[in-house]
Amino acid sequence: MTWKPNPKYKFTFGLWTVGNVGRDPFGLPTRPDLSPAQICDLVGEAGAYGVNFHDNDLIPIDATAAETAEIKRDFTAALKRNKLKVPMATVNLFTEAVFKDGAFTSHDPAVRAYAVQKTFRAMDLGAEFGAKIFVLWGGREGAESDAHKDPYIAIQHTRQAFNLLAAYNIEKGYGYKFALEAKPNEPRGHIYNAVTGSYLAFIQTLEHPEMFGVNPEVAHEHMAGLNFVHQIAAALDAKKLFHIDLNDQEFGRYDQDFRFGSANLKHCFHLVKILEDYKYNAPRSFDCHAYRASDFEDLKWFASGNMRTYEILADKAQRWNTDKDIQALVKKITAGDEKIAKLLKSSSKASVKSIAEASFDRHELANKRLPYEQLDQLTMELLMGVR
Ligand code: GLO
Ligand code: NI
Ligand code: NI
Ligand code: NI
Repeated sequence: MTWKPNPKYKFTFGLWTVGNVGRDPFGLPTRPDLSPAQICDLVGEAGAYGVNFHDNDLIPIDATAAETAEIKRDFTAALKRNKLKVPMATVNLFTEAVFKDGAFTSHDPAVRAYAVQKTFRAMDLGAEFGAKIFVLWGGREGAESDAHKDPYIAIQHTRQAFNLLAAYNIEKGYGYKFALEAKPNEPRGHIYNAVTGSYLAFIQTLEHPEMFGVNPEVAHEHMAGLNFVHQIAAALDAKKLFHIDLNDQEFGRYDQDFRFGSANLKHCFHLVKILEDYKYNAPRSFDCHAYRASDFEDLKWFASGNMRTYEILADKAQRWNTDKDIQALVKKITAGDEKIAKLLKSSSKASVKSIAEASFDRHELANKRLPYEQLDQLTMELLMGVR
């Protein structure tokens, strides 16, 4: 495939995404293991901007010092020959048995401290490769039954851990921005901070709120039946969209992590549109994996496919913004009395008074045409490629 993505989009892949071997709770791997260097060659060939990793995607948890040095050497060489960056690093706080009942929210203070220490070391590792974004996904931070753990205390434990990570970030001068990733469930029956909005509120209670933002994932919000684009609007408005996990997902299912745009093309279109309209500038990271039946050759389609779909939808978004018929409709639909709009923008005494005393004819206001069938059909026709 000769097509190459535009570097301005900063497309990245986690080592665990392209490297996924097709294991699931019911089945064994269907693809051979790829080394970090082989993954770099694959996504580098596809034209990606960079790769991300959990500490143990790169360095196995029991690696010796000599093994660690060798892996780092090979990985550094692979990054270089593929001109790949490492914009984001993260920590695995879910695989090991020690985290069976949570990491930052374990009952055991020693487990909580071990989780914080493991994250410190993952931050060291990410910093070695230039990462400036650190994602925190609390996969095991939850419970199957609220008899097991007090969720109020779990919130406090989470806060303690995040405050320690911020202090370490300052002490080491790493300059990381932490991006918090919400998920409603899986692998736990219930996961705390189930949706992006929960984290947006929680951040304000931390010692260093400026250091924390969010890393929303399409699949996670769709599992909860939520509109992902609205979550993104909230994160953008709060200036907290530090990173994003792009993929796709049927609503209400387990975390399917499909190739971007493969399930809900229309939602993905509106997602790309909001990111581009509001000039999102952090990496566009694909947190998904190829179908379990796919082989190595097909993985290349998976890698390019994510990026191609994003770019095609970015082009459609651009066309939508310049399509004369669509824009004429948008103009009519959004038009209104400018003086009243101005009043609403201010909460001054004068505004409050004018609004309190104004007279409105609700019947006349209700008469305004909203040709939404027409606008949506034009949007669909643009998406289907006939406009
Ligand atoms: C799992 C999550 C996971 C995180 C990753 C980064 O559902 O999406 O892949 O994104 O651990 O921290
Ligand atoms: Ni996920
Ligand atoms: Ni997912
Ligand atoms: Ni994710």
